[in-house]
Amino acid sequence: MSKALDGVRILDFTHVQSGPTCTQLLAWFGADVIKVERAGAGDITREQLRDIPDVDSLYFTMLNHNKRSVTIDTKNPEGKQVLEALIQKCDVLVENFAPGALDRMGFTWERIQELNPRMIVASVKGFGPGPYEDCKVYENVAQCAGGAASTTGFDDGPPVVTGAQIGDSGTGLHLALGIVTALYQRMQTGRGQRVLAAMQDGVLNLCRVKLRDQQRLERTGTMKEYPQYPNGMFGEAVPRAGNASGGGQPGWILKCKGWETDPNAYIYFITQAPVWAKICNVIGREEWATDPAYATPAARLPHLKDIFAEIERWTTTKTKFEAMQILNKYDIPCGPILSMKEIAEEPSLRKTGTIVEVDHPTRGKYLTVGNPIKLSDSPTEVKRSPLLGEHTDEVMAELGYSPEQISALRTAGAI
Ligand code: CAO
Repeated sequence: MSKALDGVRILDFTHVQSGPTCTQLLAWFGADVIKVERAGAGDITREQLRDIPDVDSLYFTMLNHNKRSVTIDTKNPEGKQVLEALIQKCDVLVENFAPGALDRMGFTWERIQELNPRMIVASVKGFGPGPYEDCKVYENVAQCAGGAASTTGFDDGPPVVTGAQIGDSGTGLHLALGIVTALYQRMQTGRGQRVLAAMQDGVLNLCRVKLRDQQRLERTGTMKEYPQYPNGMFGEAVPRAGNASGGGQPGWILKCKGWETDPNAYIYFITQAPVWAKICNVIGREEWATDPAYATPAARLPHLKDIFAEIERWTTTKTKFEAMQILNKYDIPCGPILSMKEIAEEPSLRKTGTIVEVDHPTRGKYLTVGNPIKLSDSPTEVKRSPLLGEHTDEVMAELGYSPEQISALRTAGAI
């Protein structure tokens, strides 16, 4: 079966997490992703957080599926020539070096355009143009600078970063969309273009609702769905909302049976207005359905804490899965707090290819997250990540180099 991005060739100059997330997605959609790495070392994540000595780490293998790896010293003059040949052959160059690194290598936008005017040059940077544009940035810096940390956590605690890699993987996703959009536009214009996804911008895009709240707060001085209402104080900026749900349907994380020993025996419970009467029935407080102090969403807002405490009295009598089963029968929105162990073992996620077991020649079998985006006409087959330089000879031959030339370039340290 054909793949959505069949025929698209990507020169993958990415490393660590943000860029590799993007190119891995493109590879899953069928693009030929050629990862250019430094000879002898490769992507730094190959050796970071290793669980098996001298074997590519899970950090690397889980972000670089379906790619080919070539090693080129791009600071060696002959290595630069190989890179030029690749630029002429590829459709997209994706990079997430520190600001200016590609220019210092001699590959400015102008030079790349000379070599291949159809080339799309896509970059992840920490910040867009402005005071911080020259800064190197990692995940948590982006979470802090993009508004996620100041709005995450509890009101009486410090800012908190989230485990979801919204700075790296989130920005990689944004970049991937930019790339396919630029490829689409190129069909009309015949020209390449630059695509920039700044990590601060990507995080802020995901925190859009918090900028909404900032403006609501400035206009009205309060926000009734926040736990600070009605007793706490609002300051000038959007406060941390604990586990409150962002929208108009109040929610909270509640303890379930076993919470004393299991750190994940919790459920997210939403008191959605249309099912309020059912919630009252389930928790045994039928009178709340008609009591004016509880019957409407507006009436409930001032004492949500007490309402959730009462609901929790019920949830602590059930496991999170029992509670789910009962609540779902009544269309009451809720969700179990799943541990990574539970997710890894969940059969339905294996069945859909969201969790995949992959075999690797030096590591053996490991679990990975497959493609979360499912296309009916372009199914994803998750293939193991490449060993360092595994495809150097193969790709060099495709570029037209003879075995003798390849071995001379190897002797010269260019590849
Ligand atoms: N051959 C020769 N040199 C190579 C090479 C190759 N194949 N590949 C890379 N290099 C060189 C680069 O040219 C650069 O050299 P100069 O500094 O002399 O120009 C050098 O390797 C290192 O690149 P870097 O500065 O990008 O790497 P770093 O480890 O110091 O910084 C990071 C890492 C992530 C902080 C930085 O790349 C960055 O800010 N990237 C943009 C934002 C980003 O993507 N951050 C998220 C990363 S995931 O958490």
